[in-house]
Amino acid sequence: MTTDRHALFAAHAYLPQGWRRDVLLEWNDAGVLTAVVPDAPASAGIARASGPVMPGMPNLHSHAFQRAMAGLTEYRAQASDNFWSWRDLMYRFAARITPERLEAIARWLYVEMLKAGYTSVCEFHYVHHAPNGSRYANEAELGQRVVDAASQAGIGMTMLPVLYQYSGFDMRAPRPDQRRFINTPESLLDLLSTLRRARPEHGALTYGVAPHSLRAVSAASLRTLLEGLDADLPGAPIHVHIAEQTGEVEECLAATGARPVAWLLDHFDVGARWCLVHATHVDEAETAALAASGAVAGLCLTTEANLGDGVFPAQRYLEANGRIGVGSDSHVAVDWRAELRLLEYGQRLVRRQRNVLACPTRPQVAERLFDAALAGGAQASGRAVGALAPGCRADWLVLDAEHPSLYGREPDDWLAGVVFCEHGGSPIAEVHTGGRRVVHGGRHEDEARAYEAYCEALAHLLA
Ligand code: NGQ
Ligand code: ZN
Repeated sequence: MTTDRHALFAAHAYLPQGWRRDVLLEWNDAGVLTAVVPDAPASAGIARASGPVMPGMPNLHSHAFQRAMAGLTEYRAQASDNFWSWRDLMYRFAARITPERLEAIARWLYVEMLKAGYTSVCEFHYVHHAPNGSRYANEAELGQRVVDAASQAGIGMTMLPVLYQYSGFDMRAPRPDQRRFINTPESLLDLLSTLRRARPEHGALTYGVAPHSLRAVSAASLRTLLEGLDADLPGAPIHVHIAEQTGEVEECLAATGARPVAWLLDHFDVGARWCLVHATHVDEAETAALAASGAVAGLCLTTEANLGDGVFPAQRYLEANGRIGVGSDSHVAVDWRAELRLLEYGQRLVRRQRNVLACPTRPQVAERLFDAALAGGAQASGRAVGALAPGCRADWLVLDAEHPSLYGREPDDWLAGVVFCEHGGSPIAEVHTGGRRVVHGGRHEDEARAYEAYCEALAHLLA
């Protein structure tokens, strides 16, 4: 590895200890930070950041193909629309995905993510097969397209091929409209190996697995999957949809005698490598136990609001030192600022109070939630990301301090301006991943071409 010096001087940078002055960042050719030094003397020949520098946000939950249907299910199609009726529409859309369309949609989505300041993404990827359920000649074709879209856009990725085996508790047979998703633990592990051979891990790419939900696997198949994973990728991330809808909580109770989070914590060794997505419906005991487990609660506030899921007890969970991260999931919004804002606003609306998710040592809500989502998102990603610190990926954002949401504010109020203020446009001016600038002046380097390909895919999809 060559050791060319890459360096940036920032008058203000958000380090794990908070905002610091005169920070010198250095990184290597592999795109990894090698030094982060506050109170450094400015030296000639080192580039100066155009504004305050802060870490990029990991996106811990994405179904890339769903980006193309954002806004297309916001009308009443039957007397009472709910999550399950949305899912029927989403399945119809999933049936029309081809490898080329998926790649184009994902590439554009990742451009949007980068512009929004998400510098990495955990892709919960479950459309694996051809529309009739048969395997593609390359069984990992669709996963590979998503991985390629991430490299083209320049976003870091944790690829999580999904095990979807059943349509409900008690190993109910899959529905015809789920056949593109279906695998056994063995065939999913094969698919993962094929994908890793074709697209090996590198600094911006890693792998894990995702049992779709307790509805979609059995205890035995989940065990087989995790044993297989540990043989190949010990310690790799495990993500699961856990308790998004009260309907699935009731079905889980009827089938197993326990609620989903309680059941999972009882039957599996749930710890720091786990991410429980939509742990929305948890009772007090589950909230405490999940917090104590060290797993990450994957919160996707804009999707959860859009789908009418419910409100996660964030205050109690954070009080118990529970770990959180945020995801854009169905991509009705691609903006971590909106996720953090809604996380706090949900609590305000329910409790009729303000600044609910602050705490005595962290009075600034936005800073507390930003730090929590960076740490939890990094943990769920299984990659060294989420901090301006040596050893971490050189992923950062440069703010526009002149933006109306930030102008005239002191550094201690910047994060609040970024998260809570909405005054048109975004205060995120530049985005760098692996030390490379991919967004400049609010535009992604590949934006025009990626958008053209997306529009073409959309024209066919919606025809
Ligand atoms: C998914 N999405 O897998 O895309 C799910 C819906 C399901 C969200 N949960 C399908 N937001 O849970 O069965
Ligand atoms: Zn999901």
